[in-house]
Amino acid sequence: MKSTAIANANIALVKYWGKKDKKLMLPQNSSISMTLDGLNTITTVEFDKKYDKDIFVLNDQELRENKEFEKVVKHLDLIRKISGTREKAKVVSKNNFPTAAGLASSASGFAALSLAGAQAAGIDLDLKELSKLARRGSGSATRSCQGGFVEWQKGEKEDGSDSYAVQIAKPEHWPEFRMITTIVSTVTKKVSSRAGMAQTVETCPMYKAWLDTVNEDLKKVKRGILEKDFTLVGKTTESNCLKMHATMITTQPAIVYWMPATLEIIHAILAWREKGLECYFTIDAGPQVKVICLEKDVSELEKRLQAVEGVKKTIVCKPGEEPKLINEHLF
Ligand code: 2P0
Repeated sequence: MKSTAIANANIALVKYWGKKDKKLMLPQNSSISMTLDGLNTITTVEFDKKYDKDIFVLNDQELRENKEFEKVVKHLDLIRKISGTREKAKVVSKNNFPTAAGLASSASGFAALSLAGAQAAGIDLDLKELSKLARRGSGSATRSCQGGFVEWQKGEKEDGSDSYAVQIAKPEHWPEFRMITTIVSTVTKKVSSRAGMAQTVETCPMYKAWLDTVNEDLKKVKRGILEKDFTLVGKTTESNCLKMHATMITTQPAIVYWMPATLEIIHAILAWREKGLECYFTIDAGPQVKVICLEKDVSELEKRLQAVEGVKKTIVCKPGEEPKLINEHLF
Protein backbone atom coordinates (compact mmCIF):
# COMPACT_ATOMS: atom_id res chain seq x y z
CA MET A 1 0.00 0.00 0.00
CA LYS A 2 1.07 3.55 -0.73
CA SER A 3 0.29 6.54 1.49
CA THR A 4 1.31 10.19 1.59
CA ALA A 5 1.32 12.61 4.52
CA ILE A 6 2.09 16.26 5.10
CA ALA A 7 3.46 17.52 8.43
CA ASN A 8 4.58 20.95 9.64
CA ALA A 9 7.83 21.84 11.42
CA ASN A 10 7.68 23.31 14.93
CA ILE A 11 9.77 25.66 17.04
CA ALA A 12 10.04 25.17 20.79
CA LEU A 13 9.12 27.97 23.20
CA VAL A 14 10.36 25.84 26.10
CA LYS A 15 13.18 23.68 24.77
CA TYR A 16 13.87 19.95 24.83
CA TRP A 17 17.57 19.51 25.61
CA GLY A 18 18.80 16.16 26.86
CA LYS A 19 17.69 12.54 26.78
CA LYS A 20 16.96 10.23 29.65
CA ASP A 21 16.76 7.16 27.40
CA LYS A 22 18.50 7.28 24.01
CA LYS A 23 16.90 4.12 22.64
CA LEU A 24 13.31 5.01 23.51
CA MET A 25 14.04 8.71 22.92
CA LEU A 26 12.73 9.84 26.27
CA PRO A 27 13.55 13.43 27.21
CA GLN A 28 14.92 14.74 30.49
CA ASN A 29 12.28 17.50 30.48
CA SER A 30 8.93 18.32 28.91
CA SER A 31 8.85 20.99 26.19
CA ILE A 32 6.34 23.34 24.51
CA SER A 33 6.26 24.43 20.87
CA MET A 34 4.27 26.11 18.16
CA THR A 35 3.57 24.14 15.01
CA LEU A 36 4.56 26.26 12.00
CA ASP A 37 2.01 26.78 9.26
CA GLY A 38 3.54 26.37 5.81
CA LEU A 39 6.98 24.94 6.69
CA ASN A 40 6.35 21.33 5.87
CA THR A 41 7.54 17.93 4.72
CA ILE A 42 5.52 15.79 2.33
CA THR A 43 6.36 12.08 2.40
CA THR A 44 5.11 9.12 0.39
CA VAL A 45 5.73 5.58 1.67
CA GLU A 46 5.06 2.32 -0.14
CA PHE A 47 5.65 -1.11 1.35
CA ASP A 48 5.84 -3.74 -1.41
CA LYS A 49 7.49 -7.07 -2.03
CA LYS A 50 8.92 -5.67 -5.28
CA TYR A 51 11.53 -3.79 -3.19
CA ASP A 52 14.47 -5.93 -2.06
CA LYS A 53 15.84 -3.12 0.13
CA ASP A 54 14.60 0.14 1.61
CA ILE A 55 14.95 3.21 -0.61
CA PHE A 56 14.97 6.80 0.65
CA VAL A 57 14.82 9.82 -1.66
CA LEU A 58 15.00 13.27 -0.02
CA ASN A 59 14.51 16.41 -2.11
CA ASP A 60 15.06 14.46 -5.39
CA GLN A 61 18.29 12.85 -4.18
CA GLU A 62 18.62 9.20 -3.18
CA LEU A 63 20.41 8.83 0.17
CA ARG A 64 22.40 5.66 0.87
CA GLU A 65 24.43 4.52 3.81
CA ASN A 66 24.55 7.86 5.56
CA LYS A 67 23.10 8.78 8.97
CA GLU A 68 19.82 10.11 7.56
CA PHE A 69 19.27 6.92 5.59
CA GLU A 70 20.01 4.75 8.64
CA LYS A 71 17.57 6.72 10.78
CA VAL A 72 14.82 6.22 8.18
CA VAL A 73 15.51 2.47 7.89
CA LYS A 74 15.43 2.16 11.68
CA HIS A 75 12.07 3.91 11.70
CA LEU A 76 10.73 1.66 8.94
CA ASP A 77 11.90 -1.35 11.01
CA LEU A 78 9.86 -0.04 13.92
CA ILE A 79 6.77 0.38 11.71
CA ARG A 80 7.31 -3.18 10.36
CA LYS A 81 7.51 -4.48 13.92
CA ILE A 82 4.29 -2.72 14.99
CA SER A 83 2.34 -3.71 11.86
CA GLY A 84 3.74 -7.18 11.27
CA THR A 85 4.65 -6.49 7.65
CA ARG A 86 7.98 -7.78 6.38
CA GLU A 87 8.06 -5.88 3.11
CA LYS A 88 10.72 -3.32 2.30
CA ALA A 89 9.66 0.22 1.48
CA LYS A 90 10.30 3.12 -0.83
CA VAL A 91 10.18 6.53 0.87
CA VAL A 92 10.16 9.78 -1.08
CA SER A 93 10.24 13.00 0.89
CA LYS A 94 10.29 16.71 0.12
CA ASN A 95 10.84 19.67 2.42
CA ASN A 96 9.48 23.00 1.24
CA PHE A 97 12.25 24.78 3.20
CA PRO A 98 16.04 24.45 2.98
CA THR A 99 17.17 21.32 4.87
CA ALA A 100 20.51 22.87 5.80
CA ALA A 101 18.91 26.08 7.03
CA GLY A 102 18.94 24.99 10.64
CA LEU A 103 15.20 24.63 10.77
CA ALA A 104 13.97 21.47 12.38
CA SER A 105 13.51 19.30 9.28
CA SER A 106 13.72 16.14 11.40
CA ALA A 107 10.56 17.23 13.23
CA SER A 108 8.31 17.56 10.18
CA GLY A 109 10.23 14.72 8.50
CA PHE A 110 9.61 12.05 11.12
CA ALA A 111 6.04 13.23 11.75
CA ALA A 112 5.24 12.83 8.02
CA LEU A 113 7.16 9.53 7.76
CA SER A 114 5.32 8.13 10.79
CA LEU A 115 1.86 9.01 9.49
CA ALA A 116 2.48 7.93 5.89
CA GLY A 117 4.44 4.85 6.99
CA ALA A 118 1.88 3.62 9.51
CA GLN A 119 -0.97 4.14 7.05
CA ALA A 120 0.94 2.40 4.24
CA ALA A 121 1.58 -0.53 6.61
CA GLY A 122 -2.16 -0.75 7.34
CA ILE A 123 -2.28 0.73 10.84
CA ASP A 124 -4.47 3.61 11.97
CA LEU A 125 -2.97 5.68 14.76
CA ASP A 126 -4.59 8.53 16.68
CA LEU A 127 -2.43 11.64 17.17
CA LYS A 128 -1.25 10.52 20.60
CA GLU A 129 -0.01 7.16 19.28
CA LEU A 130 1.38 8.87 16.19
CA SER A 131 3.45 11.20 18.37
CA LYS A 132 4.88 8.24 20.31
CA LEU A 133 5.94 6.62 17.04
CA ALA A 134 7.41 9.88 15.66
CA ARG A 135 9.30 10.37 18.94
CA ARG A 136 11.36 7.26 18.21
CA GLY A 137 12.66 8.91 15.02
CA SER A 138 13.44 12.32 16.50
CA GLY A 139 12.45 13.96 19.77
CA SER A 140 11.19 17.21 18.25
CA ALA A 141 9.00 15.21 15.80
CA THR A 142 6.81 14.25 18.78
CA ARG A 143 5.51 17.84 18.90
CA SER A 144 4.91 18.10 15.13
CA CYS A 145 2.17 15.47 15.54
CA GLN A 146 -0.22 18.06 16.99
CA GLY A 147 -1.33 21.43 15.65
CA GLY A 148 -1.25 24.87 17.26
CA PHE A 149 0.49 25.08 20.63
CA VAL A 150 1.80 21.74 21.84
CA GLU A 151 3.34 20.18 24.92
CA TRP A 152 5.54 17.09 24.70
CA GLN A 153 4.91 15.57 28.11
CA LYS A 154 8.07 13.76 29.10
CA GLY A 155 6.17 11.05 30.96
CA GLU A 156 7.25 9.03 33.96
CA LYS A 157 7.13 5.42 32.74
CA GLU A 158 10.31 3.63 31.77
CA ASP A 159 8.71 2.09 28.67
CA GLY A 160 7.86 5.54 27.25
CA SER A 161 4.13 4.83 27.02
CA ASP A 162 3.27 8.19 28.61
CA SER A 163 5.77 10.32 26.68
CA TYR A 164 3.74 11.98 23.91
CA ALA A 165 2.39 15.26 22.53
CA VAL A 166 -0.71 16.99 23.86
CA GLN A 167 -2.33 20.02 22.28
CA ILE A 168 -2.45 23.06 24.60
CA ALA A 169 -4.44 25.23 22.18
CA LYS A 170 -5.63 25.03 18.58
CA PRO A 171 -4.13 27.33 15.90
CA GLU A 172 -7.38 29.38 15.90
CA HIS A 173 -6.96 30.12 19.63
CA TRP A 174 -4.22 32.69 18.92
CA PRO A 175 -4.22 33.46 15.19
CA GLU A 176 -2.24 36.71 15.68
CA PHE A 177 0.82 34.89 17.08
CA ARG A 178 3.78 34.92 14.66
CA MET A 179 7.23 33.36 14.45
CA ILE A 180 9.71 35.06 12.09
CA THR A 181 12.69 32.84 11.25
CA THR A 182 15.77 34.77 10.18
CA ILE A 183 18.29 32.76 8.19
CA VAL A 184 21.82 33.95 8.85
CA SER A 185 23.76 30.89 7.67
CA THR A 186 23.07 27.78 5.61
CA VAL A 187 26.34 26.05 6.52
CA THR A 188 25.70 22.60 8.07
CA LYS A 189 26.45 22.81 11.78
CA LYS A 190 29.46 21.03 13.24
CA VAL A 191 27.69 19.45 16.23
CA SER A 192 24.28 17.84 15.66
CA SER A 193 21.53 18.41 18.23
CA ARG A 194 21.70 14.74 19.15
CA ALA A 195 25.43 14.82 19.88
CA GLY A 196 25.23 18.26 21.50
CA MET A 197 22.52 17.30 23.97
CA ALA A 198 24.26 14.04 24.90
CA GLN A 199 27.48 15.93 25.60
CA THR A 200 25.59 18.52 27.66
CA VAL A 201 23.94 15.88 29.88
CA GLU A 202 27.31 14.20 30.41
CA THR A 203 29.59 17.18 31.02
CA CYS A 204 27.72 20.41 31.75
CA PRO A 205 27.99 21.64 35.36
CA MET A 206 24.94 23.89 34.79
CA TYR A 207 22.66 21.12 33.56
CA LYS A 208 21.05 20.55 36.96
CA ALA A 209 20.03 24.23 37.09
CA TRP A 210 18.35 23.75 33.68
CA LEU A 211 16.33 20.81 34.98
CA ASP A 212 15.53 22.57 38.26
CA THR A 213 14.00 25.61 36.54
CA VAL A 214 12.37 24.24 33.40
CA ASN A 215 9.09 23.25 35.11
CA GLU A 216 8.49 26.86 36.12
CA ASP A 217 9.04 27.94 32.48
CA LEU A 218 6.61 25.27 31.27
CA LYS A 219 3.94 26.52 33.68
CA LYS A 220 4.40 30.15 32.66
CA VAL A 221 4.37 29.50 28.91
CA LYS A 222 1.32 27.26 29.19
CA ARG A 223 -0.54 29.89 31.22
CA GLY A 224 0.62 32.61 28.81
CA ILE A 225 -0.73 30.67 25.83
CA LEU A 226 -4.08 29.90 27.45
CA GLU A 227 -4.53 33.53 28.60
CA LYS A 228 -2.98 34.97 25.40
CA ASP A 229 -0.50 36.89 27.56
CA PHE A 230 2.11 37.70 24.91
CA THR A 231 4.54 39.35 27.34
CA LEU A 232 4.59 36.31 29.63
CA VAL A 233 5.12 33.88 26.72
CA GLY A 234 7.79 36.09 25.12
CA LYS A 235 9.82 36.80 28.25
CA THR A 236 9.78 33.17 29.37
CA THR A 237 10.62 31.85 25.90
CA GLU A 238 13.61 34.17 25.57
CA SER A 239 15.03 33.37 28.99
CA ASN A 240 14.46 29.62 28.50
CA CYS A 241 16.43 29.76 25.23
CA LEU A 242 19.29 31.64 26.90
CA LYS A 243 19.39 29.08 29.70
CA MET A 244 19.63 26.24 27.17
CA HIS A 245 22.47 28.02 25.36
CA ALA A 246 24.22 28.58 28.69
CA THR A 247 24.28 24.79 29.14
CA MET A 248 25.65 24.30 25.60
CA ILE A 249 28.38 26.91 26.05
CA THR A 250 29.51 25.38 29.35
CA THR A 251 29.91 21.76 28.17
CA GLN A 252 33.32 20.20 27.50
CA PRO A 253 34.32 21.04 24.80
CA ALA A 254 32.16 24.16 24.46
CA ILE A 255 29.40 24.18 21.86
CA VAL A 256 28.73 27.67 20.52
CA TYR A 257 26.02 27.64 17.86
CA TRP A 258 25.84 31.44 17.57
CA MET A 259 27.43 33.42 14.73
CA PRO A 260 28.15 37.16 14.69
CA ALA A 261 24.81 37.82 12.96
CA THR A 262 23.02 35.87 15.72
CA LEU A 263 24.33 38.37 18.26
CA GLU A 264 23.55 41.33 15.99
CA ILE A 265 19.91 40.26 15.97
CA ILE A 266 19.81 39.62 19.73
CA HIS A 267 21.09 43.15 20.41
CA ALA A 268 18.71 44.65 17.85
CA ILE A 269 15.71 42.94 19.43
CA LEU A 270 16.65 44.07 22.93
CA ALA A 271 17.00 47.66 21.65
CA TRP A 272 13.74 47.62 19.64
CA ARG A 273 11.87 46.24 22.62
CA GLU A 274 13.24 48.93 24.90
CA LYS A 275 11.77 51.47 22.48
CA GLY A 276 8.33 49.86 22.56
CA LEU A 277 8.30 47.31 19.72
CA GLU A 278 7.36 44.13 21.56
CA CYS A 279 9.21 41.10 20.23
CA TYR A 280 11.33 38.30 21.70
CA PHE A 281 13.91 35.88 20.32
CA THR A 282 14.50 32.17 20.56
CA ILE A 283 17.39 30.18 19.10
CA ASP A 284 17.78 26.41 18.59
CA ALA A 285 20.87 24.29 18.03
CA GLY A 286 22.12 26.57 15.26
CA PRO A 287 22.76 30.21 14.40
CA GLN A 288 19.30 31.22 13.11
CA VAL A 289 17.18 33.50 15.28
CA LYS A 290 13.43 33.02 15.52
CA VAL A 291 11.53 36.15 16.49
CA ILE A 292 8.20 35.96 18.26
CA CYS A 293 5.75 38.79 17.69
CA LEU A 294 2.13 39.63 17.00
CA GLU A 295 0.68 40.00 13.51
CA LYS A 296 0.41 43.81 13.77
CA ASP A 297 4.21 44.17 14.03
CA VAL A 298 5.26 41.68 11.33
CA SER A 299 5.90 44.07 8.45
CA GLU A 300 7.88 46.54 10.55
CA LEU A 301 9.94 43.72 12.08
CA GLU A 302 10.63 42.05 8.74
CA LYS A 303 11.85 45.38 7.34
CA ARG A 304 14.14 45.92 10.33
CA LEU A 305 15.43 42.33 10.45
CA GLN A 306 16.28 42.32 6.76
CA ALA A 307 18.38 45.45 7.31
CA VAL A 308 20.53 43.71 9.97
CA GLU A 309 23.96 42.74 8.64
CA GLY A 310 24.21 39.03 7.90
CA VAL A 311 20.47 38.34 7.56
CA LYS A 312 19.91 36.44 4.33
CA LYS A 313 16.21 35.72 4.52
CA THR A 314 13.15 35.92 6.75
CA ILE A 315 10.23 33.46 6.86
CA VAL A 316 7.00 34.33 8.68
CA CYS A 317 4.78 31.59 10.13
CA LYS A 318 1.51 31.56 12.01
CA PRO A 319 0.30 28.61 14.13
CA GLY A 320 -0.18 25.54 11.91
CA GLU A 321 -2.19 22.33 11.76
CA GLU A 322 -1.43 18.73 12.76
CA PRO A 323 -0.16 16.18 10.16
CA LYS A 324 -2.64 15.01 7.53
CA LEU A 325 -2.93 12.31 4.89
CA ILE A 326 -3.18 13.62 1.33
CA ASN A 327 -4.10 11.97 -1.97
CA GLU A 328 -1.31 13.31 -4.21
CA HIS A 329 1.59 10.86 -4.01
CA LEU A 330 5.19 11.85 -4.77
CA PHE A 331 5.75 8.72 -6.96
C1 2P0 B 1 13.79 21.65 20.63
N1 2P0 B 1 16.01 21.03 19.68
O1 2P0 B 1 13.09 21.60 21.65
C2 2P0 B 1 15.30 21.53 20.81
C3 2P0 B 1 15.92 22.85 21.10
C4 2P0 B 1 17.13 21.86 19.33
C5 2P0 B 1 17.25 22.85 20.40
O2 2P0 B 1 14.76 19.21 19.49
O3 2P0 B 1 18.14 13.52 18.81
O4 2P0 B 1 16.47 16.84 16.17
O5 2P0 B 1 16.42 13.64 17.01
O6 2P0 B 1 15.75 13.85 19.39
O7 2P0 B 1 14.78 16.65 18.04
C6 2P0 B 1 16.54 19.32 18.01
O8 2P0 B 1 16.86 18.01 18.32
O9 2P0 B 1 17.07 15.67 18.31
C7 2P0 B 1 15.71 19.84 19.10
P1 2P0 B 1 16.81 14.09 18.40
P2 2P0 B 1 16.19 16.75 17.63
O10 2P0 B 1 13.30 21.86 19.50
